[in-house]
Amino acid sequence: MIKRIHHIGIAVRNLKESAAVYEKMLGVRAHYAEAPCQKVSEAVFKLGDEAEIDLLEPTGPDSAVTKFLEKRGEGLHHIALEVDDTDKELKAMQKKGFRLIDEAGREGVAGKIGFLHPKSAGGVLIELVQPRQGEKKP
Ligand code: CMX
Repeated sequence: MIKRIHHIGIAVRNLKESAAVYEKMLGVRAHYAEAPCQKVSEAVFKLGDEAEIDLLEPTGPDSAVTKFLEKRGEGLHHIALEVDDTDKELKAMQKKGFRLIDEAGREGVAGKIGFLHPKSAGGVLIELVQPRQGEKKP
């Protein structure tokens, strides 16, 4: 089951500079995190109790976000949807005709994650996130 928007990921070239812009816009302080499994550094803005905006700066040339920035420039990188069971939802999405990037969920910073290909999702990369047990949302 899809529960809510967990976070929106935005690709940026300079995390500190973009975080300053978003701090001014949102009136919320960023907290900073490393996501080595995705090869990005993040500035995370919690919006109320429900969702986050995550700014993503790649940490190396082999990051998916590096390729994105080169090809498409800064902007919306992905939308993450919270689910209760990533593996189950990936299978269900495949049955519904969506192209999977991940055949099964894998461990990410936010929990168990899996991606749908943007070419089958209206040009938007979709991440499914099953938060770890007992972890406070988002
Ligand atoms: N949103 C929308 N479209 C995207 C995209 C994105 N984030 N990334 C790539 N595309 C587009 C490309 O522009 C390309 O379009 P065209 O064929 O029209 O030019 C198409 O998708 C396919 O691109 P590709 O060159 O074949 O594939 P890539 O090697 O660029 O890989 C993707 C694309 C989505 C499969 C890959 O980036 C991926 O596996 N992403 C999942 C993991 C990830 O993005 N991690 C980053 C951090 C996530 C986090 O912190 O949570």
